[in-house]
Amino acid sequence: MKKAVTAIVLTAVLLTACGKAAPSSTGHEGMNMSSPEPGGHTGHSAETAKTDEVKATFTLTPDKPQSKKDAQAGIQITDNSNKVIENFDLSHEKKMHLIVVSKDLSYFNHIHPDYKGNGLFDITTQFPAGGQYKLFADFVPTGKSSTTKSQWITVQGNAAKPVAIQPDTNMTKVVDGKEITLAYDPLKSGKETTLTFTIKDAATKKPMTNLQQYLGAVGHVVILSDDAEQYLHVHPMEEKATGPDAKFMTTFPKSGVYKIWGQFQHEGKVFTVPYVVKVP
Ligand SMILES: [Cu+2]
Repeated sequence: MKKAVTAIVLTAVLLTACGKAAPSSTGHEGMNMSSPEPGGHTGHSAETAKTDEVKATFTLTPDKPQSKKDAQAGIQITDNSNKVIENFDLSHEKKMHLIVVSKDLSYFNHIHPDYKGNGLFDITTQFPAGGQYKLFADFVPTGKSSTTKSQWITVQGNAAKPVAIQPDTNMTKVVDGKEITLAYDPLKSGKETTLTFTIKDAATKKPMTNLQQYLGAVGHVVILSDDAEQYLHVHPMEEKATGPDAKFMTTFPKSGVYKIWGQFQHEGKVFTVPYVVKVP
């Protein structure tokens, strides 16, 4: 326990050092609680909020959701004295981004809860199989810095066979008729990295130059450590780019294995391409 707290504090310090800290709070009471999540946004001001200023309480209905059935998630945002936080800035066109991943990171979903007022966000979604999932709510309370809060949940139903998270050896992938290649300079923990996605038509191999804006930018990238403890939210260097290259900046806070999801839009459809990298 003491070790875990030290790790969280250390992460916060590391992220603060590069100007990307998000506030975190602690809580271990089970469901209906807030939980710690150091995270970062490269595209926002470097202002650092005080720890414990913002709390997110996740409530599921039903409280034991079933796989492949509708489940409603409520996310109540308050300050640490349970006073409702009412105002949120739009960030990438939304007041909240919610990332849902399975424990093995094989399942990824990026959705946008509705804001109901009084600090309450709400979304109905489904989980593909039984097992553990982690929800990450990413939002900006007005006057505060970008904040990420997370919660592990358990979904009832037949579990999928876990998929091992292995670093990719081939950085070119084909998704929905697009051929996407991810390139970067040698990765190093704590050092700013540029991730370049190059997108071609998989059939013709022609570089694509007509990517559409997705959430107000050329694309959206989410990065998680393999244990889902480190959440890095990354944004493009050139927001208005249309391809074939989409460049993003991030800093991997420590060495380890990370999964990267790039999301882009073409002809009205969003496609998601996952990669696994090892940061020495
Ligand atoms: Cu989003």
